[in-house]
Amino acid sequence: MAIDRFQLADELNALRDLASQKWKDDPLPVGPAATERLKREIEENDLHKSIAELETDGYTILPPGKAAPLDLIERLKVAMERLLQSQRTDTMGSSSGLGSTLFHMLPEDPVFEEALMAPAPLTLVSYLVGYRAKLSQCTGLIKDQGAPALALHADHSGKFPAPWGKLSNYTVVTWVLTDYTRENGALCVWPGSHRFSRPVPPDMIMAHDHEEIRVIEVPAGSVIAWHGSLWHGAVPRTAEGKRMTLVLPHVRDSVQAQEMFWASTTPEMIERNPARFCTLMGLTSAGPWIQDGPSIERLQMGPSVGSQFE
Ligand SMILES: O=C(O)CCC(=O)C(=O)O
Repeated sequence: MAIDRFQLADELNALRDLASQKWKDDPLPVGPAATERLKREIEENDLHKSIAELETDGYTILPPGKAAPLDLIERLKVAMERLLQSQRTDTMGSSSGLGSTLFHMLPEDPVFEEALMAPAPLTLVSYLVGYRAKLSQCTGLIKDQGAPALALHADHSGKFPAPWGKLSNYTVVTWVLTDYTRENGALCVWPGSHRFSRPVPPDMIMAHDHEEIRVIEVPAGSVIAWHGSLWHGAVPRTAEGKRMTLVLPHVRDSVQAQEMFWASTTPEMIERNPARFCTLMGLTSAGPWIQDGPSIERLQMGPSVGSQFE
């Protein structure tokens, strides 16, 4: 049976109208206002060092407590444990190096909204992919003893033709929910590789022991963000127990998000969050229409005015 596209359009438009109302009170900054707001947010969240690291190394690590109080880390773990009992987790196959994967967790528990909206990581997202950034995934990775290495890759690979420009079009914010050590199967990165602007060569994807590779050994509660061109992967997990990670990739407004967040956003989620949440859900990007065409009224409201025609 075909999707009822008229109902789909009506429901999406109702959410987009709520988003526009939200933005009327708290407008999306553009041009010099965006620069000023970003400078202020970097200052308020004490992120000057992180911004420098994103430029030089292509990644940065916020220590425990900087992105959010540690009780949020515990609540994220509890929510993920609950989903592990009830959701399908084998879609990627355990040999992929990603471990067991939980996709599209955002609508399952408001605790994921708290992580998404945490001011310090969101400022890093604004710096890397702009104020119109959209959430692309809300994914849980769980790695047990024996989980293999994750091949070195750049997140721009397979999404954008190389050579890549200097800008990040895709950026990951990763919440470390259990201690990262080499034995625990930590993330590993090639600092500065975001400036190579090209994918990892095929003969290097398992070069986890290369002298340039740095294994990111950090305690639970750390939050790591990186540029989409950064070469990274993960070392195998040899220790007992499990590694738990929340991965929040974001894309620029012009890039299609991987998960359809607009389709699982509710009016309650919009109501309880700042205006920017609607943009992260893709509700203020250039909107689709069917036979009813674009609504002039809707175009005149909120940030979608610009994004339709810029
Ligand atoms: O945490 C990991 O194991 C790596 C995840 C990763 O490569 C990614 O999020 O792009």
